[in-house]
Amino acid sequence: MYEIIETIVHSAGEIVLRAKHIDESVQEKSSHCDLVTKYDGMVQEYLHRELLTAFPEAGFYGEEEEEHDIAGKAAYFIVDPIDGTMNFIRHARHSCISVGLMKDGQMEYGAVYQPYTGEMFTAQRGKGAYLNGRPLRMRDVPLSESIAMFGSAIYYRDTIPATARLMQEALPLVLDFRRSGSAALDICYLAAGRADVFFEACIRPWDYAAAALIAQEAGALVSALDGTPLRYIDRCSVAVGTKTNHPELIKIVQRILNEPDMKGRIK
Ligand code: LIP
Repeated sequence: MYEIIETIVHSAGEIVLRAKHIDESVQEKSSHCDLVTKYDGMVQEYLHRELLTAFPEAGFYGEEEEEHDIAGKAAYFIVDPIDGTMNFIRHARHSCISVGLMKDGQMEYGAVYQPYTGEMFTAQRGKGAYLNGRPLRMRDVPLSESIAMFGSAIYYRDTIPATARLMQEALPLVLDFRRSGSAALDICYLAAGRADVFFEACIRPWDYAAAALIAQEAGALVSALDGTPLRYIDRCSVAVGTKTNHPELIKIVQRILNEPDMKGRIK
């Protein structure tokens, strides 16, 4: 079953690699920084057709869909056809296709494919995480030995003060920051040992569902920024880290959230 999903995700990557005149098909979604291209739609249509042909009982919860077909479904795909759309538009060659499978209320499988590098991150619940078939295992480090990746949650302007406060508190404590523009790849980079902690104040389930399982299977702790479990049916803040640096990050967030003008600033 999972090899079929991986093959479909890999084939969808060809649409990204063959894309031409990308900037001629850019449209605004919720704001001037929340953009979509015809290729986001083409990849999603391809994934919807191929995944539901292979697994007709499953539902589909995709970023570019108006309504989501998951009501009453024991299993459904959570799909970001192109995570890192702004990077895709700017030819930064740092975007991915993210497909997660939710089954009986828990993430069962995740595949995140970076077509420009040919890197396929995968995980099945309880069976470990892999990069192109090579097992992944995170090392446990404190914040003081951590490269921190983060997302700006720029679609949700009301979260900007909290992101800025979290950066102000965390930057002196970590080795350095990285901001790539793709939450799914950021979280997979933790699984691959390229970074050690990730946070974003508000993103959507398709940005993190597959990658969060991959990181967990590589040994990460995963939660919302207030330490509660990730929510997969609506937008949520995300904290991913090691057994040592994840609780350190959550403590910083709890301190910030007690500040008068920070209430409700993190979803
Ligand atoms: C992106 C995320 C990124 C976030 C951006 C955007 P998209 O996903 O992966 O971490 O900061 O605002 O949500 O929209 O490119 O699929």
